[in-house]
Amino acid sequence: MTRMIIAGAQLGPIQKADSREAVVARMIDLMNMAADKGAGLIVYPELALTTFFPRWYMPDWNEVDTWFEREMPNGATMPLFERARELGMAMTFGYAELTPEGRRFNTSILTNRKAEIVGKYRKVHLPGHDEYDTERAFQHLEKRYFEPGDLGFNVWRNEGAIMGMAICNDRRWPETYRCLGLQGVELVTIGYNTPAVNSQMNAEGLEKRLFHSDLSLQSGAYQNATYVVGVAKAGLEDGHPLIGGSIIVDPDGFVLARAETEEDELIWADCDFDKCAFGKTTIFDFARHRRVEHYGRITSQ
Ligand code: ING
Repeated sequence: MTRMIIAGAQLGPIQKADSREAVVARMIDLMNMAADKGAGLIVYPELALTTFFPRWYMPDWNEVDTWFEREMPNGATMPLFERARELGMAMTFGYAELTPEGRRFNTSILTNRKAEIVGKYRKVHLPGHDEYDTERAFQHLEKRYFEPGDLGFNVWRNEGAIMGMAICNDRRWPETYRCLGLQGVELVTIGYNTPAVNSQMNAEGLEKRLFHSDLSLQSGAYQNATYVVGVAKAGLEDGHPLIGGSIIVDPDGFVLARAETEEDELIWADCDFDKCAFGKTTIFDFARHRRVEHYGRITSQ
């Protein structure tokens, strides 16, 4: 029987001028709060170390690369890894990865309770566009600054549970969860930075954005009998609003905890991974019920 208190560490806004060191200090404050709740794992947002820089067009690639990490851990994040090891807490967080070969990914890592990196994921579904778009109120240049992830969707047995990662836009695609579900996933962690307004200026309100975020996370959890933890970077970043709405969802799709603010805020829930078994052996017993001979269109188009 594996039970773990899981914490979601929503981050409030990170301004362009904020240093990584200042952000890491905020992340450690949240980690200390999570330790007080007895958490065994803490989940941080996508691109947790910096502002959501894909909203800015930067013609100078040297400037772009100031938003990327060349190694992990590194000088700025080592205090976070050291605190996690002291507390015996596993973690996931997202960051912009620049590889030694010069490739750029929107990346997330998973550690064990000794702060050793046991898994890495690179965001597959990149929203937005790759050239400056004069029609937009603000840019969303993930397709410019990142390559689609090249590691696929994987799971790791970590601290007694089968864990997988996704990032932000991935949560909107059912393929993400099914690829993990087919590997027996019991916990999917998903950090996100979601603009509160549509850059293409159609009146898509905050309520609709929050509804679609919940819908995506809850359906992924239910349809694959897994816990899902969605954690936002929220609030106003240099005048650009991001939604909050961090939630912890159980394998039946019910929300166990929800953030109420758009600031640094901890949510947590006591997760019993044995609760995944019922769905996986009855309604979502994939081996018994799926008919793959009819699904070819999903992988061929
Ligand atoms: N952000 C957004 C997300 O998928 C988006 C992009 C917003 C797509 C709203 C569709 C609707 O949550 C990132 N970073 O993927």
